[in-house]
Amino acid sequence: MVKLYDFLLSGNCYKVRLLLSLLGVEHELVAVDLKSGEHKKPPFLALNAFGQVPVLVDGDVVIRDSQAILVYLARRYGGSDWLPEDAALLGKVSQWLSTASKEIANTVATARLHYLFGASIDVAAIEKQSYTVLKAIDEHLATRQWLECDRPTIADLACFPYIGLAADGKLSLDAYPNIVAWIDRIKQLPGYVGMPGL
Ligand SMILES: N[C@@H](CCC(=O)N[C@@H](CS)C(=O)NCC(=O)O)C(=O)O
Repeated sequence: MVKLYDFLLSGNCYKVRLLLSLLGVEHELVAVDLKSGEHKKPPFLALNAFGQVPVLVDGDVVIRDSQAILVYLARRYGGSDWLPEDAALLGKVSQWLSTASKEIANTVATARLHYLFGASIDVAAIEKQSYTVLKAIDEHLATRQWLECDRPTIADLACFPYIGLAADGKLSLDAYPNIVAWIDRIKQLPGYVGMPGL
């Protein structure tokens, strides 16, 4: 059975749990105790030398990094439903996987890390950068329902959690109605599951 090394409050782990649920893939969650540093000790480091969750194990296949795991699961269990075959569309979806791991991780997710887990940051700078990122995404969504392909893909699942959790980082989505409507659409998907804060 598919095994996900998981931390409940992690948006990166959540995006994987969400896709597993949307795909209806039976799986086992293995809670990793980040507070005690379990992820920095040998048994876990053998799975991911970078010492981070999520990690997915499916038989002989071990994948770290939430975006990479979404790619694997989408193709392995969803055909082309969540990840298109076409080169141009694949490129378009991939640009959002990259946006999730840099622009979103370094802004809205970092603000949340500060308020929920005490990370030391320049609050004013992160807030300003967060709103720049949110504005760009809101404008992109002004003319479309989904980030790419006119349907939900892993682009949406990769970007959605930390944006949906913006309030945890004391960021308001009030000025971004297209984002708010997009979050509502994601929450309507059959098989949707939430997490604390969503
Ligand atoms: N790029 C990775 C980032 C993973 C990541 O930042 N994981 C966090 C939890 S959300 C973690 O394990 N933090 C503990 C640490 O880095 O020590 C991904 O998308 O999975």
